[in-house]
Amino acid sequence: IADLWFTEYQTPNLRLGLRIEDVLLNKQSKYQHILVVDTKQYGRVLVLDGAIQLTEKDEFCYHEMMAHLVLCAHPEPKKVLVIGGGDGGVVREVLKHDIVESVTLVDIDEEVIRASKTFFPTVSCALDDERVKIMPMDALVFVKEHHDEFDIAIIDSTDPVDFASGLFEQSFFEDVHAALTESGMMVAQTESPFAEPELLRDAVLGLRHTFERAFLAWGSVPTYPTGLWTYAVGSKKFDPRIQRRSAPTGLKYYSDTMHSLAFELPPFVKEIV
Ligand code: AG3
Repeated sequence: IADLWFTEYQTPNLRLGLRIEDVLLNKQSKYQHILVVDTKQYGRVLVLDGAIQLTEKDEFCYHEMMAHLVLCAHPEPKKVLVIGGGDGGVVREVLKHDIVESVTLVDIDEEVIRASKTFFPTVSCALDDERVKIMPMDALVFVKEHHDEFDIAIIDSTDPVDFASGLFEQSFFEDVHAALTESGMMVAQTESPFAEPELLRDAVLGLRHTFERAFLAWGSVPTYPTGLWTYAVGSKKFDPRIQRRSAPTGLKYYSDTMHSLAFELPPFVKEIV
């Protein structure tokens, strides 16, 4: 029996190993290496440049938080911008809100969208919805060309390396701020306080300098480095810690109570930001 393992170097000193049942896709796109493996522990896994983006078993923890934290805090989220997130997981959650009229998905790599449609039907299922508009381009360029347009922006990026590093910088947050309407809100995934404390601090500081209000939320994602993950929320007008619309039914991680809990930071995280 073959004993095949996928290993992610989560930090130089920490690896996660998953036993592989099958390799479904292994290719280099114009932008990054794309790997899809089937694993015993977590089901199918999408890996970009060696970093796990989602697994079938725990993707709900991340995608529900990315979407509902801001969509439930905003009173009228009609136009939504998703940056990165070509797998479609965030879009699926966003469209659980009937009030949403359009979702614009800006991902640099069309191959990720294609891979998700082929291998992750339960994640990519909303990408063909008529409210979704897909723009395969660099988000740094896209946000410079749009003003006063979106109620919500969700930054579902890869780790801040290579073409994604600009998505963690203050100048980008400033462009997102300008692309949002006067009551706009944004959320960005900001990595782990154990693995990347400096990065987390810089991102939150950048957001505080840019947005009228900025807060950090946290949650658990078992397959991301250290399992403890953070979400930085910037808002022009409304306090995002207050839930203004209740959670869609049938969720598995986010709930009305989890909303306020997420913004209650453990002391060691408070110290970082
Ligand atoms: N985007 C954030 C993934 C970060 C994980 N980092 C890592 N494994 N080193 C996920 C995209 C899913 N829609």
